[in-house]
Amino acid sequence: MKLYQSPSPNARRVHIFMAEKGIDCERINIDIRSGENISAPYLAKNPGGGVPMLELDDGTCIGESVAICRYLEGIHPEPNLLGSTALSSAQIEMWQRRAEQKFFFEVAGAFRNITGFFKDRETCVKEWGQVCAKKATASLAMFEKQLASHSYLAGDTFSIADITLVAALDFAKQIKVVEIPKLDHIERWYGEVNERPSMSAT
Ligand SMILES: N[C@@H](CCC(=O)N[C@@H](CS)C(=O)NCC(=O)O)C(=O)O
Repeated sequence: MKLYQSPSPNARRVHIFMAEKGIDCERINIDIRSGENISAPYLAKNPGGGVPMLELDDGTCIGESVAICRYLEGIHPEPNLLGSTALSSAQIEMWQRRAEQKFFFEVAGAFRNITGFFKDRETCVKEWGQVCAKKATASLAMFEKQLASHSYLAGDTFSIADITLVAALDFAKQIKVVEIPKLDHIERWYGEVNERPSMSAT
């Protein structure tokens, strides 16, 4: 199988997930800056146009980071990162989606609209980016509260929910358009999660 990737937070989620499971495969770099991800050959494989994408040996292509992770969990169940019981799967899904929708997507909206990074392919509205940035910052209070009483975002074990939040937080720190307040429980969790060898996976 081959992973189509770029230096980007969504690809990083899959890199971390694969490193946690000890999975490796061929990597193909896609230049999202020049729009290789919206070229006809790439769109033929992944109509969503996003990076990352996983191509299986039989040519089947899987887009969407969490869908890729779900496939990888299916073929490499251990260590479990998506939940092993009805309840743990639901809790991990719940926090993964909160991390993605309330923080990651808002950070991405701030980045795209404020910097105009993809202005060759979309309309950028700076004011909307500033609204997204504020929503991203505000959402951190929810994660702070959860991490005050749990080791990891979805409970006692490291999961894909932590991967999404850490990848989005690091991206937010890198792009510097979202205010990241100092929050004690997030900081404790961030320090612990960053000790995992998978965090440096590329
Ligand atoms: N929902 C997709 C999002 C993929 C995505 O938007 N990836 C970004 C990089 S982090 C990208 O390809 N951007 C290029 C573009 O929007 O043209 C996922 O979960 O993988």
